[in-house]
This record gives sequence, C-alpha cells and structure tokens, in this order.
Amino acid sequence: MCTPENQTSTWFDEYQKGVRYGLEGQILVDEKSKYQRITIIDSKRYGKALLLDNCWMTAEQQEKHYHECLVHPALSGALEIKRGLIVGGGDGGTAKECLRYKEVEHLDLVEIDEHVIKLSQKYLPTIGGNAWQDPRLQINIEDGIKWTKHAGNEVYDFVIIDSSDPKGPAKGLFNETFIRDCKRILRPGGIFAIQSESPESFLKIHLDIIRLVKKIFQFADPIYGWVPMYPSGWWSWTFASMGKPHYLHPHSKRVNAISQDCIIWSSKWQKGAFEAMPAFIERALK
Ligand code: SPD
Repeated sequence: MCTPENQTSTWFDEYQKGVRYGLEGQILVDEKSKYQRITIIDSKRYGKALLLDNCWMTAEQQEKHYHECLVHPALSGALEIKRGLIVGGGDGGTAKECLRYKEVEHLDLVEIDEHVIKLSQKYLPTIGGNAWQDPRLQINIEDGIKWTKHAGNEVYDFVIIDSSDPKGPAKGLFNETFIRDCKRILRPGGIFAIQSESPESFLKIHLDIIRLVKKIFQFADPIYGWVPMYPSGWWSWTFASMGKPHYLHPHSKRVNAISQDCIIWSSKWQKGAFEAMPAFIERALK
C-alpha cells in the first residue's frame, strides 16, 4: 500500500531538505513554552510521539532504538558509574536506561524546559518509566551549558548529551567551550556520550560533531544505528574518553545485567555499530 489508507487522516511531518518524515495520528498537545513549540500526537504506528519545534524527538515505540544506543556504550564501559549527568533528555528515556544500572548512585538530569518534562510525564509516562520516581534522579531545570560551566572538576563518571538538533535552545550544546567543560567535569575513566545526528540528513553537522569531540578527547568514535522515525532513519551517537577508549570495552557483568531488557543494544550489536562507519564518512574524517 503506497498511498494513504484514509485520505482524511492527519499527517505530522518534519521537513528536511526536500524530504518529509511523517507519522499519521491525532494531535494531543500543541503549545509554546518559553523555549519552543511542543507537540504531542497519538500516532498510528509508533504510539504517542513528541515533536519540538516541528522535529521528531521520540515516540513510545521508537524510544529504545535511540536511548539504548546513547546510554549503554557509555555505562557498560566506564570505569565507574556512580555519578552521572544528563544534559537534555526531558522525556526521561535516557534517565530510565541509566537507572537500570544498580551501580548508579546519583543522576543529575539538567533540562532547560520544564514543560517538556511535565508533558512527557503526563502523556508519555512509559518513556521515563520508573525513573521519575527513582530517588537517585535529581531533576534540575536549568541551562545545561551553565550547569556544566559551574560544575567542579572531575565530579561525574559519565556525561550524556541527549539534545534536540543543534538549533534553538540546543545550539550551544554542540560548541567547543561546552564540550571542553564536559571533559573537565569527567572523572578519570569516565565516558562522554552525545547524539551526533544523521550521516545522511545532517552530514555536515554529523561530521562537525565527530571532529570537535575528537579534537577535545584523546579517543572518540561514533556508532551507527537506526531510529526509523527520524530524518533518513539512519542515526549516530558519539562516545569519547581519556586514557583509553573505555567505550569499546563493555564490562561483562554490566552487559549481563542489562542486555535481556534491551531491544537493540547488546555487546555484539555495539561491536558491529562501532565498525559500521560508512566509507564516505571514514574518508571525510581522514
Ligand atoms: N532529529 C532528532 C534529534 C533528537 C535527538 N534527541 C531526542 C531526544 C530523545 N530523548
């Protein structure tokens, strides 16, 4: 069936460079916060879904494709994972994956837009799951750039940037000063993780992020996977560390504890994803 089943249904599209990425559904919320337009729809295919400024962020039946790949290479490989920071991540999916590790004692979630958290808790409760009630989670409504700038040296075992695309409130999260602060606040053996966009739909942004992270950290590598609702469906996440590429060496005890509840991530998948760099990206990064 290559035509709409029902010509009267409502389609919600993200437009990127002459292509549109759409889901069919019903609108539940459409409001403007101080920072952005927040839209939540009930989609036919992927359950309830969130858009910020008309760009797809997540959906109930897509979120694990994204959050598992952002979180587990970092948390399965870092030397210690007692104390972590998430910048962004207001839907709660990244926090939920982090808090699956019993070793995590304290997790700071720093989200600039309280409305994203409130609406996600109300309309997308399965994405954050138990994270919202977990006493290890501290929610801070603040600008992640300021938070990171004022944090002490070497205070986190992992730092995860779960942002929207680099425009509007997220623009400064792809900037050298911010990423240098992220490195400064990481403890030895710690891992930095950032969503690094699509190698197809956002090639320049994708290459710029990898180049920047490589310039700042001793070791940095992207993985490639898929989030079918995002532009092109082809996505990437970049990991970095000092001393050695800790993210390439998952601890088997953690892998065994986490894998059974993952739908995409496993240590085998991760190994392949780090190898899955397309030839044109490899050439561009030389
Ligand atoms: N173009 C989509 C980029 C969104 C990446 N972040 C999504 C946030 C999910 N927690």
